[in-house]
Amino acid sequence: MKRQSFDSTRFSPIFRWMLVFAVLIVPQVVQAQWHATVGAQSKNKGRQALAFLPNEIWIHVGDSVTWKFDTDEIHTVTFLKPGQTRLPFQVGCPGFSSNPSIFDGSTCVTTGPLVKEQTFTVTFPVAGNFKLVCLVHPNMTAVVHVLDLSQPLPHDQDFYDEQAAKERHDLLSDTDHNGDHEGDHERDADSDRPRSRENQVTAGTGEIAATAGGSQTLSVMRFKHPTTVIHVGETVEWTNLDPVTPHTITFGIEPANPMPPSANVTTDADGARHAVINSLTDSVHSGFIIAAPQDRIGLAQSPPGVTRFRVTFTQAGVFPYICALHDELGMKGKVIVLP
Ligand SMILES: [Cu+2]
Repeated sequence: MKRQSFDSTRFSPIFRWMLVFAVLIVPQVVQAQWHATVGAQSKNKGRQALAFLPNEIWIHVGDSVTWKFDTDEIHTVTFLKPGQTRLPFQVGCPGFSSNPSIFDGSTCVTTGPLVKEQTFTVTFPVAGNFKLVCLVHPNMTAVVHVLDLSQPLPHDQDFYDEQAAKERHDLLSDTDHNGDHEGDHERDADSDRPRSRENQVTAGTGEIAATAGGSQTLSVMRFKHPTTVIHVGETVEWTNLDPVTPHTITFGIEPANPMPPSANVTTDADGARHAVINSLTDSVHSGFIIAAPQDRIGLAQSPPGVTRFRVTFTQAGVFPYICALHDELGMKGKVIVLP
């Protein structure tokens, strides 16, 4: 910059002080504030995009990103240290960070589980490529590329807003699996799965999508065919077709810890869980019905997932049930047992 013509003697002392302040303030002004969204959902909350939108962003050292949560389903914004082991979202990383936070890779940063309208801001003082995860949903990842000030940024906020809207639309309108109950389409005809029998209930479907920034998942938080009609002595079978999201089938009292099955649940020879309901007041809880996690080279493989739950009904009546994790999103059903 040419400054030879600058003659400070012509300026009043006050103006000189103003210049000093300007020099102090300018570096703050160029530290940009970026925006992204956490999650998306359909109007009836049944379709949940488990995704950072967008899930790849390039910023400069010193910039901040504010994530706005947009769903009734809970998520976290979490930056773990390189190689750090994930902990349950209730534990944090461990603990929870104040808002706003600073992440430089040396100390983990995480929110607690947050929902619609809540926000969280992170400032990045150090260059690097930082993975962003949600502690609630293992297949929900993103990356923040923090570049030195000498590097140009490839995109502006408008680009990321468009990217977020496109990814949101692609996830929420995905119909490869027909698991929702928004009431309009029957797609069994173009599904390669056999058509459900009367006593079989799909307990959630889902699909993982990938971008260069990480993975995003559509989870349909609904019991397909939520009303099942059977006769006394018959068995209903629930199957979770979601690749990552657990669900439960819960009759009666909801347990404090939804992960394990209730004591009256046994395991069938094929690994499916099974219970018998003998009365309208019986409480039965499947525990998490979930696909096995993806394996990784160098780690012990996981056992097959417990993806099925069966209940045999020995008495006539109407038996309402919920998914203990997603009933507030509307994941409920009932079994009508005819004599
Ligand atoms: Cu569920």
